[in-house]
Amino acid sequence: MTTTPLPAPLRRADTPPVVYPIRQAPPIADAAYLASLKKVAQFYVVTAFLALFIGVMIGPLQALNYGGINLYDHPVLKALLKSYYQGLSLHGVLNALVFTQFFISGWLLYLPVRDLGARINMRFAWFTYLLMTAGLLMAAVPLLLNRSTLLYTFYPPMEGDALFYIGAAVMVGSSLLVAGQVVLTWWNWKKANPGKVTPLVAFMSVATWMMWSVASLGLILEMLGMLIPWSLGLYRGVDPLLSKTLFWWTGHAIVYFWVLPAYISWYAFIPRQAGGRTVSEPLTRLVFVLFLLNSTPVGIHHQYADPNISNLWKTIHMFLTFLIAVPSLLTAFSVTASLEDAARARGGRGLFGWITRLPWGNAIFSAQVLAMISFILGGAGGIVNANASFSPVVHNTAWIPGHFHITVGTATTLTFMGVALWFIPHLTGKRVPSMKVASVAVWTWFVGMMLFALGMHWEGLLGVTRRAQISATAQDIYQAANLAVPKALTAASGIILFVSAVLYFSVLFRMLLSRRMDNAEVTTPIPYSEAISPAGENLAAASPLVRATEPLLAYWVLAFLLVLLMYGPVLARLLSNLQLVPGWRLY
Ligand code: HAS
Ligand code: CU1
Repeated sequence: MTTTPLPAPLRRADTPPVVYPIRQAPPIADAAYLASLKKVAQFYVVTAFLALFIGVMIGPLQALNYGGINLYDHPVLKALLKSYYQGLSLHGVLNALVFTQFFISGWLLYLPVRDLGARINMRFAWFTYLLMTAGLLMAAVPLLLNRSTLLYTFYPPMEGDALFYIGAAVMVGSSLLVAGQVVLTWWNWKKANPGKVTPLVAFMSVATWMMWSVASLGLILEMLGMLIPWSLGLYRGVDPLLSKTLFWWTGHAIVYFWVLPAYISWYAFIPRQAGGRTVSEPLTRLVFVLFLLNSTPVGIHHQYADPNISNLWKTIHMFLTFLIAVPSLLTAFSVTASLEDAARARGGRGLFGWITRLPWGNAIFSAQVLAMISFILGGAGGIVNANASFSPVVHNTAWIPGHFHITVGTATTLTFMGVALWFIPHLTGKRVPSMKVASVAVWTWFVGMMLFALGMHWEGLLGVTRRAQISATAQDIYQAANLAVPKALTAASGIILFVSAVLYFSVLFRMLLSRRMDNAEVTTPIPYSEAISPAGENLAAASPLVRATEPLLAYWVLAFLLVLLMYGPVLARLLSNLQLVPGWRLY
């Protein structure tokens, strides 16, 4: 343990510095190995941001569409994108599927390996990166050629080229290889360190990968069992409902695959970056075990309107959905407490006055805390969606994209944007060229997304459907006077977000193209936070909660069983009543 004072910009001149000891990652002596580990993580993260860059540039077109402004049919744009639907497909796939998966693969490979001080097989790590990139390129070709304009959910019977499905399956499969490498690394560490408590960051990372392996099975079954053979002409048709059910097995839990890596930063690093401490390691471990167990068996909350799934199963999945909000609520209280701890250490006073003492001008901090604030509303909206009696009001309306832009579009994406501002310097030794510009970028992202969400939730409540080129139709319902304000808000948000993205990516690209300046191990170490209530290192002496949460393998098996129990009967009924229909190409 070493102690370092808080960095000067984080401290106000009139407050006495409070110094917390910080944990450091176990040293790695082999410089070549460490460099290669950093490089592979960097490749993942940079690929992620390249995807996000293209995806985000298409976003304003969608926002303008919901503002009643049709740019898609402009001749210049027509040359690039064949239709609104091709633009929307690229936007959804690149942002929600590619950006997230690549970023998380780099982030959650690097962090647990460093946390455990482990040595992994770098050839395998590079192979996995290359395989994932090959999958991405395979899927990208038909997408760009307008041969798989299927939106990011690719529901059959809409049909795309086999290459799209194969590429997507290779991409998802490679993420499971990262999962396998991390879980195995942890297991080897366990064997070499009997009786030790898994360090917190490694614990959270392993639990997240285990959760994703249970969650992704639905999609793998859908791809290998249905979509790929069907698109290759081996089946005479496809069952849309069975396919959709397998999709949502993965499709709900994927949202926790997107948000848990952000939670890892909120629990383990943000307290330090704010100048405070994580509240409780045992509680944090409980939160991740709850996510491992219950993220997946809830997917039918996307299918309340679908036939041939009984009300009993819809109701069971609804209650399990309410239950899965609990670990997020625990997170909300516990992360807020760690922020309060930080603010009081910086001299904050009063019931709410402490909030002003947080380092709002620091883009790394503000990006992530603004992401959290957006998630309070995004999470509340999720609980509305999950309620079977509210669902008919919001399902398939503009409300839903409103919801997911303040969850994955802000809670996840803005967190990753903030994290990148220390993580990329940590990996490369480069410096952020302008924290001021980065700060303006993250604040405008927050404002833009909040306005977008307001406009879209509002339009949804007025009956505007999602995934519709409403700007190209003269239908009265989309021209109604009461839509004027939400449409204006949505259009304005598109422009604000465009400005934000230009600012953010200008900082990011300038940083990546700059020269290496620092020995990052010294200048930008992993910002581990001290805990008010630590888990300890010795398992026998640890609290009952720490001992109860340590056997992650057992929870992993339990999570598989729970999914089989909650999906088995539903899938059996669909399988016994297969309805094969031919594919369609609507584009
Ligand atoms: Fe959702 C649809 C239900 C969370 C993403 N969701 C979607 C879709 C996406 C998505 C992409 O039940 C669209 C899919 C499609 O294309 O059809 N969602 C929920 C529920 C939660 C939830 C119950 N969603 C997420 C997350 C996402 C995400 C996370 C991405 C990352 N969602 C639904 C349902 C649908 C749905 C239905 C289907 C709708 C339909 O009809 O089609 C819960 O997990 C939410 C729990 C969260 C909370 C908030 C906790 C707050 C925290 C921040 C604390 C703040 C702090 C800051 C500390 C209870 C942790 C303090 C600041 C200071 C300054 C002091
Ligand atoms: Cu969901």
